[in-house]
Amino acid sequence: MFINWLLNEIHLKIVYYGPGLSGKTENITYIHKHIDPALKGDLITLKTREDRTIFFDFLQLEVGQIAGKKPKFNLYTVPGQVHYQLSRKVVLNGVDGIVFVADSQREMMDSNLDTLLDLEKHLIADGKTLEHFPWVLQYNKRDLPTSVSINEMNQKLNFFNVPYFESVATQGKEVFPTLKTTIKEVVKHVQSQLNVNQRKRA
Ligand SMILES: Nc1nc2c(ncn2[C@@H]2O[C@H](COP(=O)(O)OP(=O)(O)OP(=O)(O)O)[C@@H](O)[C@H]2O)c(=O)[nH]1
Ligand SMILES: [Mg+2]
Repeated sequence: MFINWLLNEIHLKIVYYGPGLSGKTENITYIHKHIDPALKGDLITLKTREDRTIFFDFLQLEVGQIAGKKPKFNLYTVPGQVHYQLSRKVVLNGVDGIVFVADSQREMMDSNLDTLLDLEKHLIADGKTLEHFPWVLQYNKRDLPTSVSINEMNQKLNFFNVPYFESVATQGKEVFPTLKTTIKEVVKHVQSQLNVNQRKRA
């Protein structure tokens, strides 16, 4: 979180995290295409010729109010490919909320779990934990024939009982509900932090 007192703005960072090709870029591309133009900035994507994210994608949204300030939600994706570990660490810096985009295909279950553990490792290094942090799970690619049941996905990945969504990002299915719930969770968390800080100052 970053507060610009001069402009009365509060900047919040939401990161789409998950294994390679799970659909992170697809999510924010869909949001950029379908959200009210008055609420959004430009979409910045940094990709290889094969459409893989190299460093991050970025989209800024401006919605609602928090404690009389205008919140700007900065959406980022990380590159999922294993060798971009350092980029993921940099993108996670100062994160306020996470959408973990899991790939529902059976053959991706190990990568989903490895990537979630990799995320937990980065958060811990930054003094945070998945247990006490606003995040949601998005089970993507529900349209594919080898997708595993929601029950099994929850058993394997949802050990903290966070909100989860059954999505098909290429069709936009559950893309906005995922984002809205994440924003709600982030705002709840930030408001409680602001209240604690106010009490400390009083
Ligand atoms: N069938 C299907 N394909 C999808 C879905 N979501 C994404 N894809 C496809 O999966 C491929 C990878 O999607 P991306 O959004 O680029 O994946 P990513 O997670 O950003 O990948 P990295 O940047 O390499 O980490 C693309 O060809 C998408 O069109 C989905 O719900 N169903
Ligand atoms: Mg990507």
